[in-house]
Amino acid sequence: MEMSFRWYGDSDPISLDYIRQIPGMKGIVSAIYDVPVGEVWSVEKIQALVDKITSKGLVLSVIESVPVHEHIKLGLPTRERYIENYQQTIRNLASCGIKTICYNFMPVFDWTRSSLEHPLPDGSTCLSYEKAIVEKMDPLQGELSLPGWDESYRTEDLEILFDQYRSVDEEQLWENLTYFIKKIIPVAEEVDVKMAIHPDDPPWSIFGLPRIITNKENLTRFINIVDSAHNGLCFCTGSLGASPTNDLPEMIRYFGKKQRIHFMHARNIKRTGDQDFQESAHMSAYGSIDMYEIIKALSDIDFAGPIRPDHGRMIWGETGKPGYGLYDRALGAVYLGGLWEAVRKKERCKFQNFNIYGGIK
Ligand code: DNO
Repeated sequence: MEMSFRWYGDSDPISLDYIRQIPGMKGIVSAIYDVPVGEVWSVEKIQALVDKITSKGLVLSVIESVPVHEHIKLGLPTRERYIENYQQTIRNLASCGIKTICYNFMPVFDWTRSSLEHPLPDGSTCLSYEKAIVEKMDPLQGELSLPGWDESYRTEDLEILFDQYRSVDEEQLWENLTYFIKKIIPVAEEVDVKMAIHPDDPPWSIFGLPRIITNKENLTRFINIVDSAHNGLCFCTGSLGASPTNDLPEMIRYFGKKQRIHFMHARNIKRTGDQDFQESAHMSAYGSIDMYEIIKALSDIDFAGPIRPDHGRMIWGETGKPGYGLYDRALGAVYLGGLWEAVRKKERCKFQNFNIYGGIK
């Protein structure tokens, strides 16, 4: 497993100089942020990003994300141009040495929370989701300018989008996703880039919009759209873990054995009710997800890909991009690295015992 950290480019208050000082840190997860959604990312821009990261002794290991234009998700005739652009961006990224691309297929909104500064008893703050609050929010009343999103819409644009999505139910969204995947995976295969879809966050429908990348059954349906190792997953423990019915270690073993986990997001959340949760410190004791079991499952599949600590709390008075401060994510990275070292050494011990005594002790 390769430890990595998300970096939002030059405008990120956390510098690469700081990130490289986190013990065990190897990779950077980033993107080009100044190209409009749907347009081609030029080789020049990508290469400049690669060079900047390499000059700090780090590696640009994952692109998160190349956003998918809404016309593709809606299945509009104009999708053809955006799909061609997407294919070209994949080729351009590959030509600069990028091996993994993360993306999502959530209509309109990416990750959604009801609070970005939920106070915790220890004085820190976290992102939280309360069903009752979200159900009362009306995206069309301009109440949804959550700064956590990678993209924000004007109310007029939202009205048009909501109108267009009226005819897109889950099955239609599957059809639109299938069309897109069948067009991009052959290109990914050709240039040897692994595509990693991010699960829907939270993994259920919000504001009446369909969401389909939510559980084992749907992830299985997804990987079978094109049965190729290049058509894989970004396994996000926090997103999938918001549903108590998702057995995360079992899912990691299942999809990992099929060589479909290309990227890991390790985030802990504490489920506080039916479709209510708070994001917690990464350590198992603080959330509903047993991080030891996650790392153990990753060890069982010999996971060699990139992993990043996902969303951190705001601690020690830090302010910044919600979920993406330095301190708590750095603690998370070191904790995950510690679990990995312990699990791997234990495995090696077993293996040595096997060799020495002719059987597992
Ligand atoms: C949230 C992130 C997501 C993720 C996209 C991937 O913090 O995990 O915004 O980057 O969904 O496309």
